[in-house]
Amino acid sequence: YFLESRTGSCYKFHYTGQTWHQAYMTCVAEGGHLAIINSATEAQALKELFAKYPANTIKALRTDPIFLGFLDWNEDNTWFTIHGETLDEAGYKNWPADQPDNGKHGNLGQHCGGMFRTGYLDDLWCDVITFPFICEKSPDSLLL
Ligand SMILES: [Ca+2]
Ligand SMILES: [Ca+2]
Repeated sequence: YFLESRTGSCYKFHYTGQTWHQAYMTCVAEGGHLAIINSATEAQALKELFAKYPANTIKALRTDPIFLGFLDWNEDNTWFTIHGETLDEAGYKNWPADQPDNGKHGNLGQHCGGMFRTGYLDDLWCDVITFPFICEKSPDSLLL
């Protein structure tokens, strides 16, 4: 984990991919949570962190997007962070024009959140494909 001065949070990029639920548990086990974007500044910081790990450094079925800490809890395309806020309340809701698509070009049912290298959000299959992910935690945490 490193402290990002622009956001006041600490982050760790996991280049070994996991499913969303595995990633969720991995972050909790480290004393943090799957990263939640609370501002355009934080989106930029996470985009830059992702850029430090090009595709050939990532061990996952897909190398883009990454998983983040939001999901479509009721599977009705209403998105909440893992802390229970809407994306509007959290402070970042930058979907590209063609997302969320619920997996239009494959199996339907994308209910877990992620972010492309471009910084835009995507909806992803929760437990089908492994993706890299970013954990976030408070610098007040005792765990490093
Ligand atoms: Ca955050
Ligand atoms: Ca999608």
